Amino acid sequence: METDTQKKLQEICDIFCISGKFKSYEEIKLGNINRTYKVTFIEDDGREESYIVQAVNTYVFKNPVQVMENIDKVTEHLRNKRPERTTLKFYRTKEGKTYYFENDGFWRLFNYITSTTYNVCDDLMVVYNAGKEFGEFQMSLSDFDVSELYDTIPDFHNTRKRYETMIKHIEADSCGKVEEVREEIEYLLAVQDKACELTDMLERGELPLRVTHNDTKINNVLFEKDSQNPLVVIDLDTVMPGLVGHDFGDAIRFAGNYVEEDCKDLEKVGVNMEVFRAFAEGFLSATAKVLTDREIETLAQGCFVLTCEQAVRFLDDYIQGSPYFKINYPEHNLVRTKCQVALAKDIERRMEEMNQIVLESAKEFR
Ligand code: GN1
Ligand code: MG
Repeated sequence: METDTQKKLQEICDIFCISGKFKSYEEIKLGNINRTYKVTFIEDDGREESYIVQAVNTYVFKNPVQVMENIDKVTEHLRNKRPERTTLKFYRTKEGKTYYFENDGFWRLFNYITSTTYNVCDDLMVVYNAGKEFGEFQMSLSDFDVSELYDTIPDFHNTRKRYETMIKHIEADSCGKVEEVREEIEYLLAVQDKACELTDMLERGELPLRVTHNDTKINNVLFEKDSQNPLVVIDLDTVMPGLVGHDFGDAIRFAGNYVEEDCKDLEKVGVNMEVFRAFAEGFLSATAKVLTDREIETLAQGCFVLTCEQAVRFLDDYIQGSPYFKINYPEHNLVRTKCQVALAKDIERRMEEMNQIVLESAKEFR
């Protein structure tokens, strides 16, 4: 039976000039923001070809055309820089645009890449390669002119601003949720200054702005099936000027945790130091020669910063009734917050050890 979704996807594929006969579609339930589908067509010669069709979340990305312009420039730069590598290829409409904007959505379509992704991973070679891949991604963009990029979500990793917004929403308490989250608020406020250190250092001009990925979850690296080889970094929506400590920190927040970011069993939450070391070594193997001493000193700290920032973002969303992150049940953002708070506490305990590992790896690769 032809569903409404299938009809819509067929219409979108037609707009992006996809040829062949529509075979099937499935929703890919990865990511907390956009809606993603894999669609498969049968070509005239019988071959099957798959594509990714995405509905970009326009509540989150207020100016999706600018997001696409950034992506166009970045993918073009990466293709020229590393022609031998797999890249994301965005298809164009008859009018030559990489997007289709209409009343009920902002759509784009790109090549489907056969691959494996990880949410939690204890294969240290895979983790090392993910670190290296994110490091190389950043280094490949080191000669990209920052001023060419739109700030698609202003103050995305401005931790101070994230706190200010949350505090404003706590004061308003429009959904009456503040009472039940007192403990989380208390912890996050107690560590506020420490969590905002990277933002403050940037403002004092102590850290350089680079072109960063800004969403370095390990599932944003596609790996070759049945191997440990990385293929490509995906999800380029938030490629913007940023700090290296943000990219490193967010990667550890996600991949360094023993469990997924919405785990309810807080006993299991914590940094897996072997994963931390493997990621740090991979990342620094690609970046150590270029990063300043000061930047290297911020990497471990970035893990604490990004974990607190993410806790603030989840909590802020929960307090507002979850308009931002996709949720599977009403308390989902609260569960995510608690998990991030538990992780931040563990990172605080291990900060010295983490710093040591970073310094050792940096030395090895300089
Ligand atoms: C969102 O949709 P996804 O999973 O790629 C969010 C990230 C968060 C992440 C937390 C644009 O990313 O910043 O770290 O959820 N993306 C945006 O899982 O806000
Ligand atoms: Mg993302």
